[in-house]
Amino acid sequence: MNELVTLSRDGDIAVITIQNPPVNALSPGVPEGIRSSVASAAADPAVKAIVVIGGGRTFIAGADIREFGKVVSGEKPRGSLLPLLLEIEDCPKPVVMAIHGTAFGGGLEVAMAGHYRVIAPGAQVGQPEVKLGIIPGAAGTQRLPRLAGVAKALEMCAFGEPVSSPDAVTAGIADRMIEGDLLAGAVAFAREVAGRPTPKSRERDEKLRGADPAIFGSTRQQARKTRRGQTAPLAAIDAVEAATKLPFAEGCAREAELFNQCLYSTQSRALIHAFFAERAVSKIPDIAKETAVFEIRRAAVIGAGTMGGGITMNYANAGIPVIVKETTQEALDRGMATIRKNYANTVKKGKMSQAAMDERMARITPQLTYDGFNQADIIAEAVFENMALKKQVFAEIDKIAKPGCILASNTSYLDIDEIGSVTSRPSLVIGHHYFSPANVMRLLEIVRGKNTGKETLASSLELARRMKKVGVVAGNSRGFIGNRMLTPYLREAQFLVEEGASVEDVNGALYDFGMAMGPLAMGDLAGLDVGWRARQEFKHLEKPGVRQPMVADRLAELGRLGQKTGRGWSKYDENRTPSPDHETAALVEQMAHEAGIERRSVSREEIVDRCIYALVNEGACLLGEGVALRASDIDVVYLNGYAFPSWRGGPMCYADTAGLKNVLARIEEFRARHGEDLWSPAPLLVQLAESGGTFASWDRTREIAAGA
Ligand code: 3H9
Repeated sequence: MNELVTLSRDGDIAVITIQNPPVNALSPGVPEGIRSSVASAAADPAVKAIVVIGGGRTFIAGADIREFGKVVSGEKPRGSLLPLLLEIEDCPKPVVMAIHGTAFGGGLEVAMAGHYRVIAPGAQVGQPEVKLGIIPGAAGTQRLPRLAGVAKALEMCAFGEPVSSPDAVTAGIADRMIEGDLLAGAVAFAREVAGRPTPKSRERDEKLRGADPAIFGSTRQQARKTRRGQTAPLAAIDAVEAATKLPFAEGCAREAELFNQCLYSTQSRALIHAFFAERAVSKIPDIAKETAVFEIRRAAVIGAGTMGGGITMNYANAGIPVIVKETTQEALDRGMATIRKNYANTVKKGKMSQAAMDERMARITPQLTYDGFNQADIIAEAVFENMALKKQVFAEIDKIAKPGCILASNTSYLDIDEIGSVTSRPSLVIGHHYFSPANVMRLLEIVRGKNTGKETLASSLELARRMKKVGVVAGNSRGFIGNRMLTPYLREAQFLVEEGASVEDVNGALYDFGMAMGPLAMGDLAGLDVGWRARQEFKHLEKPGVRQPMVADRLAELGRLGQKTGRGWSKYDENRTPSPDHETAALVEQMAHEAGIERRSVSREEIVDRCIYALVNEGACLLGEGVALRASDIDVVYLNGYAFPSWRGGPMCYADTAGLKNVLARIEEFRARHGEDLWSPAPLLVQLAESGGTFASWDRTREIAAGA
């Protein structure tokens, strides 16, 4: 007992309550509190059985993840939970674990050490450790297969997805679902089992015996495919396999060995960084928690194209009725047909009921006029990426929108202040930059102009949360965070091809690095006309005499737009499977020759370094300029909007791992070879590299908060 864990009595049942908000993590003091409470209850002759429950919104969400950093840095030894779990299991009185909210990681491991588990209907259980680059480290891989069987344990430990309470009961992880008051139900259950034997999950082996040995190979294959590059899922499979081959204690020893290997890996450092990075993004230093947010009850979207349609779905999914406007009936019909098809596919995959689809479709009103726009609390514009057009649309909607209505532009590059300047309400103008497909991708870049009001920003963050997106605030710079960094990344990919690498070399090297696809494949997917149009918009800003990539624009001008036309950087068949395009290769060679570019062989290492360090250097520039608040915000943008490999933590985390001195040295090499205009190192990178700092340690949010 201590202030984190309390012991009380309900007649002859002891109730142990964990009180460590917000998620009852197993922080220092919690395991100790559970241990002494169990010991006291066991020794109390008036107690017949024990209930363990979480105070507040959840059972135990796992080990305290912050502690892992201290262990790895040597600040703290790693304490083992195992002895406590054995003590619980050896308690002579029945211990009933009462689960609500989430029993994740160490939380489920504690629960499985109890003799019985009851569960609330909306609760979830899971071993999500692999998402942090580790595996269960307190016998989870040994007890779970004994309770739920090998197949279920593999699914949960190797892929980390949570299991709902009905499934937990079916799988044998929980014994009973309790409707209504969980504590009262758990106490009643404890009375029922008082005096009965105390079944120990570590002694059960009936579910281990029937396991098909082939399942380990097939799960490894699946993990290699769906968790490409990650080591923890494979370690988790090894640990579960050990449960089927070794006695419990030896299995635990094998699990501990694998856990430690994972904990000290760069992958777990990166994934833990990503976990906290995602939770930091919504904390904006000059926006107080209590900042008022506008209630968004109705929305309107302008444009039913690829982006407009996806944005409309986001509102409908968030329960917000939405009007979608197009300029022609044909475009409107096409847009609505796509929305309907997207929902129907989700229903077909069993991920949504027909009733839910009908409800969402009913929230969408397609039309050609501005009728009803004066009722909207937010109007989202998703027209072509052209400043003149955007200004025309904003001037129009400003006249129709009611006072207090937010005007959001889905621009991906343009100046949000200039767009807002044609309205009478610049404080209500903001950028909401979605990523394609907008209804699928989790990222929403929220672009804060110099006049954007704090309430408008806070409301946008709240809207992102309602849409189940991760909203990252970016300053108003061309391309904001994501696309601004993408420009030099794509530039280097093209330069490498001009210098002698093949399209396949460039795509392959970045794919092997862990990107979902190579940069040129990404261009082909998005359509080479998209980049071409953006470059036309900014052509006047190009510095004379500075080398510019040539080939993508020429391909676009030849009508070779990528996947949608069957040809681009690569050739595509009817299933959109790529193959090398010899005409592109010849075109590259000819253009390089005309431009006097010397062709040479290019190593994979150079491909990765030039593309990724171009991203990093631009990230450091925009961080220094204040376009991003924190390096970790940049990482969240790249992890969620550009499929950067999660186990590398994002480009800035990757650079920290490589060492900023090494990154700078490589950039200096590129500067020497390719010139100052292309490879001038970011001042912040130089400053941090010279002072031995890291991007992670550089924090200007405190400074901003102080001045707010
Ligand atoms: C483990 O258990 C290993 C074991 O095998 C034992 C080995 C020995 N620790 O997400 P939210 C913070 S590994 C520390 O916004 P939600 C979070 O940072 C662990 N802090 O809320 C945030 O702080 P802040 C296995 C944690 O309702 C606040 O709590 N477990 C932890 O959207 C609220 O979080 C997991 O991987 C933690 N474990 O979602 C579970 N969890 O307010 C990880 C949360 O300062 N956690 N925080 O920004 C989650 O999945 C979600 O947080 C959860 C709640 C679903 C629980």
